Amino acid sequence: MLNVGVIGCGGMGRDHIKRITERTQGAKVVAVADMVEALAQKGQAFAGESCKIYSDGKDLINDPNVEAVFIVSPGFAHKESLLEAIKVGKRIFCEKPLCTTAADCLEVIDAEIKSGKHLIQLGFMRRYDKGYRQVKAAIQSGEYGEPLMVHCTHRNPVVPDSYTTRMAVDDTAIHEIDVIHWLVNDDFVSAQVLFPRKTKYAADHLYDPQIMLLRTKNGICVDDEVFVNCKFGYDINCEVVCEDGAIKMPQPLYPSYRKGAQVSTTIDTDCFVRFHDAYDEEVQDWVNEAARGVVSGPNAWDGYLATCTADALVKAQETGEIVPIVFKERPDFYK
Ligand code: ISE
Repeated sequence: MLNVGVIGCGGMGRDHIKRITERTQGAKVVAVADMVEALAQKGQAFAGESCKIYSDGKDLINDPNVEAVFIVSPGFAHKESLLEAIKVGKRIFCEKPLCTTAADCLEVIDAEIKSGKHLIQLGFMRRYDKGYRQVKAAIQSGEYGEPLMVHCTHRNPVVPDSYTTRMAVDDTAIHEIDVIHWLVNDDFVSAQVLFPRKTKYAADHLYDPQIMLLRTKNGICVDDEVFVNCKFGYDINCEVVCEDGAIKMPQPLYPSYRKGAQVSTTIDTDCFVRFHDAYDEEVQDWVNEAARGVVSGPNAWDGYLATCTADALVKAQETGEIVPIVFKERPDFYK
C-alpha cells in the first residue's frame, strides 16, 4: 500500500483524494495539507478520520508516514513543494503546470537529475484518455502517412470572473500543448495567437475566444480554438490530418435521442466528467509504476517543454507576433 499525502484540497485536490480513496488500487491518503483549514477538513472528510491534517505542505512532505506526495496547490506554489519532496526522495504526482516559469522548471529538473531518481509525474491526464490513445495508435500505425495539420477545439461552457486572458494559455491550452506534442512526437518551434470577435459573455478583462497557432520542427501546423464561454458544453475535439487520411478523436459515448423531428446527444459540461476515466488511469498508473520505481507518464521534462511553449503563446498574446519557442537540449536523464 502506497501512503500518499495530498497538498492542496481545492476542487482538483479533493477529486484526487476521493479517487485514491474510492477507486485507486494499492494507495491510500494518509495526510492532507491546505493553508485554508476548512478546505483541509473537507479533504480529510473524503479520506477518513485517521488522515492527518497539515497547514504547511513542508510538514506533510516530512511526515515519515507519507511515502509519496500529490501536489495540487496553485501552480506558483509547486516549486517549493517539488524541491522539498525531491530533497527527501519521495515520489511525486504534480498537477500541471510543473512550475510557472521555465527557469523554475529547470531548477526542479536539475534537482531531480541530481537525486539520480525519476520521481516526478505530471498531471497531463489527456495522455491516458482512450480517444487520444486511439488517435496516437493510428498515427503510429503509419497507415495514414505523416501528420500535416492538427485541428483542436477546447471549449468550456463558462469560466469564473477570476479567469484571465493569460489563463487561456496557462490553464486551458496547456492540455493541447502537451497532448499534441505527445501525439505527433514533435517539438514546437513557434507560436501565434489570434483574437476573433469577442463573445458578449466574456468578462470585460477577458479576450474570448482565442485561436492559438503552433508550428512544430517538422512543420506540422496546430490550430487550437480556446473558447471558454461557449455556453453549450465542455467540448474537446481533435483531428489529425495526415498525408494519406485524417484521424478524428472519438467523442464520449452517449445515446442519441430522437424527438420532435430532431436528433440530439449529450455533451459533457466539465473536465471531471469528460476525463473521469483518464484521471483514474493516470493515478493508477502512477501508483503501479511507483512500485517499480519508474515514471512512465508525462515527466518533468514534458512539464518544462509545456511551460516554454506556454510562455511563447503568452508573449504572442501580448505582442501579436509569431514568437519562436526555444528549449534547452534534452538531458540524457530524460531520453
Ligand atoms: C482547467 O484548469 C482544466 O484543466 C480544464 O481541463 C480546462 O478545460 C479549463 O479551461 C481549465 O481552467
